[in-house]
Amino acid sequence: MTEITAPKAPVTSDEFTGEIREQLKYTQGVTPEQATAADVYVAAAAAVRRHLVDAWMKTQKDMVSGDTKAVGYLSAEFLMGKQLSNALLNAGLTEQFEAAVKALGFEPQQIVDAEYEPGLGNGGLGRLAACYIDSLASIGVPAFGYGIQYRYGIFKQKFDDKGRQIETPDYWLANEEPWGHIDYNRDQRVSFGGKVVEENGRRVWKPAWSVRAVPVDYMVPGYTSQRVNTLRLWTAKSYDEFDLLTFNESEYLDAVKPQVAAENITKILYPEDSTPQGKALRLEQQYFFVAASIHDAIRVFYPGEANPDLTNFADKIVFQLNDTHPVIGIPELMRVLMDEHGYDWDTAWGITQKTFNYTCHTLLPEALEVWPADLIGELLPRHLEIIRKINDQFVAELESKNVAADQIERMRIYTDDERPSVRMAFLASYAGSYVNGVAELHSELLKDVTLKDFSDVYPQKFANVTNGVTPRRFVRLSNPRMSALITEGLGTDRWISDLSLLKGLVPLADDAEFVRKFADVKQANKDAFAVFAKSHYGIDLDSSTMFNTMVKRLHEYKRQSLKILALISTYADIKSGKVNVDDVLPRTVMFGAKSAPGYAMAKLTIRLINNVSRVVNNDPDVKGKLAVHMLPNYNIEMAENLIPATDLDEQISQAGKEASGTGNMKFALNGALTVGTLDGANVEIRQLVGAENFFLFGMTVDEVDKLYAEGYDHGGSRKYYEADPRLKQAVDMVADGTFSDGDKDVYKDLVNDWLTHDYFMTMADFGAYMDIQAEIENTYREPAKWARMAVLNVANSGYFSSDRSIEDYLERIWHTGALA
Ligand code: 26Q
Repeated sequence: MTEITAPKAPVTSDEFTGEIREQLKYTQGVTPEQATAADVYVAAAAAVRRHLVDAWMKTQKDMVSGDTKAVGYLSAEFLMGKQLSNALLNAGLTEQFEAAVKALGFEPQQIVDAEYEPGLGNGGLGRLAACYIDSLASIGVPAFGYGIQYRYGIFKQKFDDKGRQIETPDYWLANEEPWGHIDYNRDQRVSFGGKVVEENGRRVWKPAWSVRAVPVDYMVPGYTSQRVNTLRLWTAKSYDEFDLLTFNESEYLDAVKPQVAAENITKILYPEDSTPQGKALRLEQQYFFVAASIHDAIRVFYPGEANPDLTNFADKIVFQLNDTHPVIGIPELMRVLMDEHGYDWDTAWGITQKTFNYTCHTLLPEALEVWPADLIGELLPRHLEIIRKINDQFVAELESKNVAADQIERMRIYTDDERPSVRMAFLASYAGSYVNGVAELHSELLKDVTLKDFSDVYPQKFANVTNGVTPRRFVRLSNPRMSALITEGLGTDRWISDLSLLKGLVPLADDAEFVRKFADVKQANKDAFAVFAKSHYGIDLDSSTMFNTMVKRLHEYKRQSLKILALISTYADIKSGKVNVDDVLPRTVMFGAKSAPGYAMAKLTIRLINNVSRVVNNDPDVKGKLAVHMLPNYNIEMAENLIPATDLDEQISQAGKEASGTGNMKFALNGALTVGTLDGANVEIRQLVGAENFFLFGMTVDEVDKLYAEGYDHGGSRKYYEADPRLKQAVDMVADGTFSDGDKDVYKDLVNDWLTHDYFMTMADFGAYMDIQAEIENTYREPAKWARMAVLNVANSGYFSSDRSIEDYLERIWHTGALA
């Protein structure tokens, strides 16, 4: 007997059909005959929302009246993905929905496809926030996600006829968006600019302009927890009525300028996910959403109190700072406590320190946010004063601890140089209770390198919480075939809310029948992806070949160029007859990657991948052996379809550069094998799935450091190029115009970088990478062996559930738990 714990349907299929019909009639105003798929989608969304409202209200009530501390997850990005299937799963209405839409004359997939994916994030960090609020709700922890409802999400990516990335705006709100509920009655005023004056011995901020922050609420339903939390995304509206006395056209345009400017604050998601530029609008966004969120939390937890006692604020809510983007919330809470509520500095500081914790997501020094002090001073003069005072207190504290002067200089929050600036990571590290990295190796490197000075002085602040991904979206929903097999194998579906139960599959790795079924599931997923790729991208995939995938943002440190050079080398070997065509393992390589619009090297790499794809796919000599595709517009939907269909996943960043990675976890959980370096969470994946079930290659962090010390990035890479004929041939083919119709100029910046700097050591790791690929091919030729390894990857990856990550945060950092 199979135990089923999935949510029970609150209504029958007929009843749910009736509810959708009601929505069509009374909300959309269309008859079932008139209804399009888009109409049915909106109606179904509204119908399922209604089934979540009671649990939502109860959760809010229990959160305020109970004594369980809530979590406020402050994040500039929430990359949610489509909502309908997830809401249906958690409401227990999936089958009822399917029956209902069929009764209305549609296929369920048509209705799901009618939803437009919200892209309110760049990549890993934004998707992590979405997984975490899913897990918080599923565990039953009272929580708010606080962020920004951008009008334009991450750009949509296309390629032009030369293979270059073209960005087009993502106006995701062009059609009805049934999930967000705009609540004009819970608005907040957020002010900017002006000056600080002295009044009765107090510093008083006289801002120059204000923006109205209006919350748009999204329900975040837990899986089987009966809890529904809130994702509150702020949108900027203008306050000022325009001056209707002016009818002259140019004056009219002048009069609306402040309105336009105010609403610009939440207009666009910045598409850079490293090397942030110090743009004023970005700082306005950050302050806008954290100021609104902090005031909102006070309103929620001290309802109706004009003069609340905020000394227990940190017992009501703990704020997690998702990277440095919300760190301006620290001086904001200080300001609110002192200037708006009259607390003295020390009391405010005590509350603030207890309230905030900081998660760091990077190791690259250039990715740490640093704001020019003059810019902060112009936009937020009072906050700059507070930051300077925090810095003074910090420096005094370090001096009292006898920290050496040069170390204090390195640690300053407010730099005292020619153009003073504020280091947000340092502010967060000093002002908060805990600092955590996102994988074991990353947390160690934070302590030993990036934030070493801080960890030396405040060792007790440093913690690790290894990232995780939600098994609801990234296993149960995205891979229904494998999910059914897991449930059959384990005799229960409880693994969906306790992913450690996947361990029960370990013995089944030696059950030939189970392993065969597992391989059949993978094949079915590959066949399904071929259909998806045909309809979405117009490409023909041969699903009898190995599906080899590399999907993630385009970055030099992630080393898409290592993969493409290896491919070029293989292509050349087949062409030249160096390897016998019949000995080549047939492979389909798929890339997906967006580049920041201003990141020239990344864009050039995309262009190269597209042109390698063009040349290889049109070459009859390698037909059936090698195909390369750059799939456009990698997003959550593509991930959900592609990951379950992948045999081999590439996680080949230079050791010491990828903080964690989360795609790596999704692939392992879906029965792909990984080829990877000892970087980020790869280290833990390999430990858990077993070294024999992971294709490891490349230098370690120590070896990388040693090579830098030898001056590698100042000409050291050429030696590798000269020494390895395969590498030389591949680089030369890029240089000689093979992938640019003979034009030797197109890729010269890439080639030049490889041969003179190669900061991320693609050349140095090339040999090891080619060698491991040969081993991979040999393994893949034994399908039963490969499938067994894949089963063991799934069975041993339960640790990478975001439920486990959240349990770690609860225990190590938040010190709170689920509602009773
Ligand atoms: C900052 C200031 C101005 C403009 C943009 C930004 C900005 C935006 C997004 C900076 C960074 C990001 C995103 C970073 C990110 O996604 N990091 C990834 O986080 C994942 C979750 O922890 C990790 O798995 C990845 O290793 C890490 O690269």
